[in-house]
Amino acid sequence: MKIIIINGPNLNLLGKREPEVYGSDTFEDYFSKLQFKFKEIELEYFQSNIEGELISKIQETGFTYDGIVLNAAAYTHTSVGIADAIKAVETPVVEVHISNTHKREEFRHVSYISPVAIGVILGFGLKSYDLAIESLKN
Ligand code: CA2
Repeated sequence: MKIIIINGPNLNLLGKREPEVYGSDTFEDYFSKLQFKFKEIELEYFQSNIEGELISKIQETGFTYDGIVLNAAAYTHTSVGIADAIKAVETPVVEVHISNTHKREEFRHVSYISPVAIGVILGFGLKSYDLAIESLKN
């Protein structure tokens, strides 16, 4: 089984800025733990701050991988392009957020990704990614 985690803008700052909101682990450290936990899954990780690169990665992996775990970060709330890419591919996409976006500012309550994702997991910190992988496994 092959799953890719795709992270959007600013998530490269995890563990380095705003630990009170996003925790103090870097994503690279957390990713190593996921690889250790899900040894039977071929896990890949991609992060970009650029919307078009996220779209290209969804297109590249969206016909051959078994699952995409996507945290589109701020693009969640704005990107028709990412939503269209998800609609165009065959691989199921699970939308993930570290924080509970519904407890935050109103503009974060809107997601262009949710209507095209197979499911949404949010608010469990980095564990949200773990839960998303579990959901794709089953
Ligand atoms: O909670 C999430 O996972 C978000 O997708 C994170 C995005 C935010 O725009 C979404 O509304 C919810 C922000 C990612 C920024 O990540 C940072 C990490 C550390 C320091 C600063 C930003």
